[in-house]
Amino acid sequence: MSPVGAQANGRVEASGAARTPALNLPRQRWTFVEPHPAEAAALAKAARLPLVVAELLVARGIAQPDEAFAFLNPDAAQLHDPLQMLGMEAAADRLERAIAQHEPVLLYGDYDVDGTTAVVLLKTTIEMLGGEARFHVPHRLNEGYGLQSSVLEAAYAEGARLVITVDTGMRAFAEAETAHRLGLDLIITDHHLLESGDAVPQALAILNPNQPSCTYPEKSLCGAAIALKLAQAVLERRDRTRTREKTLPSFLKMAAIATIADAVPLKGENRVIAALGLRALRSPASAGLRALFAVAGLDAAARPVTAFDVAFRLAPRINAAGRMDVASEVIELFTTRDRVRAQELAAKLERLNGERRATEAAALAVIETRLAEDGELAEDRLLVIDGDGWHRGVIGILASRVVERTAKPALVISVEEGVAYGSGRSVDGFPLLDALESCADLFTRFGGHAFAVGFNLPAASLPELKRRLRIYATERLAGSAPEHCLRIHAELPLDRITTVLAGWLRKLEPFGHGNAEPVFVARGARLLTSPRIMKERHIRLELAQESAQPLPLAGSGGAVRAVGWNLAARAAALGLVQGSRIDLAYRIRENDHPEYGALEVEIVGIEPAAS
Ligand SMILES: [Mn+2]
Repeated sequence: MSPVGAQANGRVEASGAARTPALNLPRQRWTFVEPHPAEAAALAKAARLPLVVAELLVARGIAQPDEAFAFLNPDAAQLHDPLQMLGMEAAADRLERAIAQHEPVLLYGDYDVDGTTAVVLLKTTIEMLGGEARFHVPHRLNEGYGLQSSVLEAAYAEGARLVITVDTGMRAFAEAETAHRLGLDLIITDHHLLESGDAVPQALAILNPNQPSCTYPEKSLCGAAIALKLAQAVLERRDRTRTREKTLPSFLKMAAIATIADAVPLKGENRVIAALGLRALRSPASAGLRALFAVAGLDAAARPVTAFDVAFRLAPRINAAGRMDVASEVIELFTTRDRVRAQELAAKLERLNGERRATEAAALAVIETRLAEDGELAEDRLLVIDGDGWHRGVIGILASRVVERTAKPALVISVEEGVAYGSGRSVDGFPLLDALESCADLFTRFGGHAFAVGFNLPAASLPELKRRLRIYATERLAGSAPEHCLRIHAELPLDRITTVLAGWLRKLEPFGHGNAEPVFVARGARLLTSPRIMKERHIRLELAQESAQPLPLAGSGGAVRAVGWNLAARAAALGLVQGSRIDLAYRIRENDHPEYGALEVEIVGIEPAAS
């Protein structure tokens, strides 16, 4: 549960500055997690958990008391042995040799949070052990994603004999051949899925748990976590105790930021990395982290950093470097010991993030106006929206914003000098990569997965792309209204909300992908007063609900304060007044505001009471 302040600020950040014509908001449909009452009751009894906590655990596939204990108490002992990963022994041997012989090692990253933090982890490791590390992070606009042969050639000429890729490399077949021809040893560390056929580039070692022959238990590590495992393997060979006690906790900070930012599921080892890393971030010791916290308005001493803070405050600032400029300064930020230099670099990230937000807001205003005014476009089931010279660093974010507003899959395309660069995001039930594959002949290149794609094509082919995708999407989506699905995890009458329960729910954190913050439903709650409107868009409610068997300890008599962001229009449409009865979907919040401090609920959906 994030305190209210962080949530509200995150929303401001997420929605940008500009407000343009109101769009018709898509309908919200509530879907309920399938209940398993018998298993939940058994787990609650065996593990002495509140029933609703047991329900939430069972819904996550955790039904045994020992599994529940491990989930509720993430611990360094739950980290897997790195040597279980295919190729780890060979990779660690070669890296150790490079360090011992003072060979410069080239680390080849990616420009996002995952890639840059992965470089930081390995660079720090190599330097701690007395070796020499260089790095290259491609320029997003000039070089694009992935390994480049020219960089390998330059590195060889400058004396490197070992290259380690991080967060990239699984598709670098030609570049791996270049490395081989030059006599450069190549270690690929990457988490991206393989292309069909399971062929892998030729390399000294490939660390990727998604290789079919790799039996490493955690398949969904992010790139930085794989780099962490390599660092762990090399460091533990030197001094296992020191590594476990001193080095890993600080490395987990970086790995946790990447794990949360890269949106891998926060289960299994990822949950351990995220939980322990967030715990360690309570003391952001390095100059870079302290400077970044300061510009992001985070004070770890005042309030523990949450996964929400990482996703909405730290990650956008780190990513701004790669989106708007070059990402290499992120690596300098996280490796410098110079406090003043760190502050300069953090200030630059802050400025770039401001530019990113302004760029995004301006383009989004254009898009929203177009959706409001172009009736034909607004009717499309798959939105294809193009503009001249939109910044390519933000088209993916723009596509996400369009999906949030419309509940429709969307492609956002920037046209520059005759080339259309696109990025797309989708909704449940419409695999976007399949849609692109249906027009494969039109693209110069394309890739991605069901929910997110990227592509290029000649601008002259755009009308044909739009024509074909319109037919494709109409065939598949006709007859269903676009709607946001709200997943509801458990029923919890308002008079069951207690500080004890809130404490248990906190043990389910960190929340994020694969471990959603619980959304509860309460039925037939009564408005004690009419809704109070805040800033014309938000509401505050006083609610009461008496369940059949009130809990004597609740103390509130079932009366709770509720806040609903952007729900003023919904409340007006339902004609809510004092005495109205509603069903509400909500999350529990701990408001740390001095006047309101206490538990309250954040409403995420309202329906008229069914009974
Ligand atoms: Mn990644």
